[in-house]
Amino acid sequence: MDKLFLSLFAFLISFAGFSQLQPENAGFENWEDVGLDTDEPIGWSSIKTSDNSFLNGLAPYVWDQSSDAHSGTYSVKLFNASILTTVAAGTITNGQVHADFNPDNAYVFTNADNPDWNTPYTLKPDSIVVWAKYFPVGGDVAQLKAVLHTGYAKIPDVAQSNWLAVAQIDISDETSVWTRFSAPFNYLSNTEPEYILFVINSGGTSATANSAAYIDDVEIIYNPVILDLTAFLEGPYKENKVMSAHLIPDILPNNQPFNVAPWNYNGDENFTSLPSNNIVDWVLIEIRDAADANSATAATTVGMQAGFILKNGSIVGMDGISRIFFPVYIYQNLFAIIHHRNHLPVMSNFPLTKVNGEYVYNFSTSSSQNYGNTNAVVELDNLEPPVWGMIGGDANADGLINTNDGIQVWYLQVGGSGYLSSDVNLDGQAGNRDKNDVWFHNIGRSSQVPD
Ligand SMILES: [Ca+2]
Ligand SMILES: [Ca+2]
Ligand SMILES: [Ca+2]
Repeated sequence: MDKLFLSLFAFLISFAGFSQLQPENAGFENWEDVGLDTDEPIGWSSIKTSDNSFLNGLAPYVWDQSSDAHSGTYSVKLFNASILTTVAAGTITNGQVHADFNPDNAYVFTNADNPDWNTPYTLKPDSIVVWAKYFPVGGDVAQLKAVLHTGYAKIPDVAQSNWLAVAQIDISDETSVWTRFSAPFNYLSNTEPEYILFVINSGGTSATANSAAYIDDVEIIYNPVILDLTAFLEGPYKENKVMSAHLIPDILPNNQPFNVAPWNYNGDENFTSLPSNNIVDWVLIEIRDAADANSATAATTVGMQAGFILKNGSIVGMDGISRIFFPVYIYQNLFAIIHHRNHLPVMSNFPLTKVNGEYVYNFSTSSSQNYGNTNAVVELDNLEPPVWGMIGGDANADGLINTNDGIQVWYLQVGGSGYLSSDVNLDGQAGNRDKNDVWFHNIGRSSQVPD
């Protein structure tokens, strides 16, 4: 129970870094031009601010601020209204409305040229939720549709141009108490999105006058990849599946060290006070989404995050306890890579599978757990079965262990102490033991992670 709580707690902390997690003003609490016929919930747009300034003046008023709210003070009320010989459906969008004299030709779209009419978004959520009340007339069906896309896109669009995923909630029954509706995103492609486009209406294609929908608390739901990874580093390995932790409390840097080549990872993972007495060092976790291990190249990377590797091989987040996770959707199979600043990286030889909600993988139980098998790891002891670990000695982090790791790094640092790249046994000093116990006997080894 404690662990679950901590996981969720850390989940919230880490997600705080993603500003785009939820739509702006998703609870419809904030309004502009209140009292006018052009009042709109901030962050949302109506037919009164369409791309057709002539029609904007003629368009009927088919939405309103409502004090009947699911949460907070307000919701948005959408309703269908007769205009001339047709019926306009109450509609709002986070994009822009394209208005047309013939409602059948109207749509909403992402206007990539104007930030008022687009919502940048690069995540891969699980589903969409909305709270609603609905009072349909005729056979009307209220609808919320969300589309993840690249470039320009519109809804509706038979061709689904640039659409990457779509979630659609249909509400057809009269619903007189606030009710939660949800629908999953159906992914059409594994491309990274650039925008999210919503449209919400009170009865679409065959709108009947006076259908009314009250909408509140639009929410994007994430089903993150939570990783339970275990591995050992050759340098600090002692025995019986335990590593030494000599870099704490004073040598371990407060900020993740992978913001330099070859990783060039610019995450802001850091700590102010040491969260655990079991931290061996920083590691960088990379996840890839590919059909199989052979095709899990760098082009298939879907996330990177820095964490800590503990004495017992567990890899954890910034609180020193909870799992690392990514707000991503895995389209094919999930492969995990562990990077260390002076050990060769390892990639899982098999797709990670979910056990009780977490993707569990132990790199140390067999050489075949690692892509490249015995070329990727070193046997660390003679337990039965033996423990396999990441190969130390790559002081210049070029994926090869050779004399350059000595010429370029070790010989320059030997005798020094601190957070040194040639300190491959992680005891806080660059000395002969780094050379003799680790680097020398690994010369000729190389990274097996696909480029
Ligand atoms: Ca509200
Ligand atoms: Ca090297
Ligand atoms: Ca050392």
